[in-house]
Amino acid sequence: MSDPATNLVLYSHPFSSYCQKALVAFYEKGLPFGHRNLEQPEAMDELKASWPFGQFPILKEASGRVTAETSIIIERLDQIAPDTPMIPTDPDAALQVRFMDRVFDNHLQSNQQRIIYNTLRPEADRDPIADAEARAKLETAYAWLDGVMATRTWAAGGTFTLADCGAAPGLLYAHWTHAIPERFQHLWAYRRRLLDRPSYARVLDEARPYRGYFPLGAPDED
Ligand SMILES: N[C@@H](CCC(=O)N[C@@H](CS)C(=O)NCC(=O)O)C(=O)O
Repeated sequence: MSDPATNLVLYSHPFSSYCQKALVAFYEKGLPFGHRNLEQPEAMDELKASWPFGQFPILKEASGRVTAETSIIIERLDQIAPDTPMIPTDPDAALQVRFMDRVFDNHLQSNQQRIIYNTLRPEADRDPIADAEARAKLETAYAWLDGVMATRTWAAGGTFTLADCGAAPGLLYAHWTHAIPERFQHLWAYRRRLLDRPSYARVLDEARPYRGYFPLGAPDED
């Protein structure tokens, strides 16, 4: 690849949790890329022309190839820059990474997003039962993750992987949305390690100017 910076363009917004997940992988790999910031309305139009669901991020390559779904984007980055793999080559280790990635997407981020999307509705259309259910599921996720992280440095063991890319923004915003109880010390320590990881610390700093966007009001702390 002659000029990866122009060959790879990420359509994303710095404050979006799934975009942050992809950005962590770029920074872990030290992979140059172009950034199409979705603050610009025409960037969102371009994204929707390629991915009508309108979810972000997406990755566009100079060849015209478009990749959506963050976990798949990160798998694609592993194909392009395999030296710093986000998914191990060992099949069993890879399965564990993909499993933990699903846990963070489906049981943490999805429930956190449900609470936020419910908050964004007009007050009369909000669903308190859905809100309570999502909060209960977050409590289950916190307890389960605290047990898992009792013996691990990173989500799938001793190496930083795809699963940690999603866990970093997932745990940041989950705590902002529904506080992680203090008794979950292993989960707290893991969240701290993620915040201190240089790739995520950079993502977090880039997102700071947009904190006012957090619908529940962003706390002063990370
Ligand atoms: N499964 C998707 C989820 C992406 C996602 O939910 N992105 C949010 C931003 S963090 C979004 O697009 N929200 C607007 C929408 O769902 O219409 C992925 O992994 O990329």
